[in-house]
Amino acid sequence: AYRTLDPAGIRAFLAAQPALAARLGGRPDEWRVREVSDGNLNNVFLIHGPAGGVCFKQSLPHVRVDPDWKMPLDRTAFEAAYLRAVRPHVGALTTELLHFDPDLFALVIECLDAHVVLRQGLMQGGDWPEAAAAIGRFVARATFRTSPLALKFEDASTLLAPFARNHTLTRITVDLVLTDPYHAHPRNHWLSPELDTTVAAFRADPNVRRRVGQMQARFLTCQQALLHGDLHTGSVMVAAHDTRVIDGEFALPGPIGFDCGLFVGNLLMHLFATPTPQGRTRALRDIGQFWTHFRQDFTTQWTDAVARDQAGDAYAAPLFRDDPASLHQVQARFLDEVETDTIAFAALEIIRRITGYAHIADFDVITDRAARAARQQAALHLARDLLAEPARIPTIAALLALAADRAG
Ligand code: SR1
Ligand code: MG
Repeated sequence: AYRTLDPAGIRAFLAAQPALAARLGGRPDEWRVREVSDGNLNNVFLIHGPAGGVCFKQSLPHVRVDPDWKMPLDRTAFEAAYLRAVRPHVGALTTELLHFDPDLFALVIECLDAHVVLRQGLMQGGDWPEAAAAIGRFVARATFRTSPLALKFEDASTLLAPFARNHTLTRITVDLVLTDPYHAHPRNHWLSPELDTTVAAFRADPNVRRRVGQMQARFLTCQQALLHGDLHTGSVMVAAHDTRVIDGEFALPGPIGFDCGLFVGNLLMHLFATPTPQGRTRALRDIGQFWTHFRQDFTTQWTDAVARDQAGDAYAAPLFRDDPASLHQVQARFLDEVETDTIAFAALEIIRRITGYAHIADFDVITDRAARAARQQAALHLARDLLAEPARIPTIAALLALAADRAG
């Protein structure tokens, strides 16, 4: 029964759902339907009636920006499942799922009229001082609460198993993020020939190759928690005092540092792309805020769970409840490992967004070709160093110092 809905089809679809029609108010012919598709994969529409609005998102049988690239439809089903899994733990740090239609692969979520996409807002010079801390809390809660640190292993396994079958979008990540940029592949491209030698150099570097391979293995074998899976700055919507993570269609079980690394990697690219000193100061502040709040919130939840005897089977409460010093040590070691992963995945995200298939607007809007190439070059050099010399940059604090120095 699948068909791609046009505005008239969306109107009829919503009119047939009493709760959604009531949310919009008025008559269907009064509703305004506006396409706002922006990402690479799906159709997205905003619908407004006299009483309010909703957001309608539908899978296409192909990549939206490349109709020749055929693709199964199930990604919105994973997005709906992700929202159901994490919303109880993160509340209004994500959106409310209002409806999912498994035949049309269409989901309806609340409409965020007062918000803008964080990437677009940052590119326009905006500042959301609370957003990075909120994303830190989102990742801490969404991952801790879906991991065996918080769940009995049977419950963790039951929760994570369906997401391990998110094969289509995980394949995209394995190829586009973790593999293609490190060898010649027709999907790779970059705008400036000045980058050719930089790309050739990191591809030829055995230290880079070994580290990329290690991170491929971490991504595929380290199932610590349920991940968002595509947490770039285009997957975040912000208003003055409200931050929401959207677009959980890439959700999968994996290493927590992957979600952290994608967010940090995108802020690092903004750091190199932004033309103003204020923009650079904010980008560095946001990376620090994200990491501090992620780490604090994750630790607090873990400590509380152990104290309340509600911890999971990993680092089980009966062993650690009466030994806070050991609990503190194992927490620090666990999060140090997430920090190491975060730095490496941030580097992989930078490299793929400059030399792979899917680029980001932050760099693309720089019209002066030489300036753009110089900034991309600086970001690529940083990413290369993060991968090849992890002992030199072992912490987010060290990363911030180096990035501040390199970005000027
Ligand atoms: C074909 S999809 C390309 C990219 O867009 C998505 O947002 C993911 O980041 C993916 O890697
Ligand atoms: Mg997306």
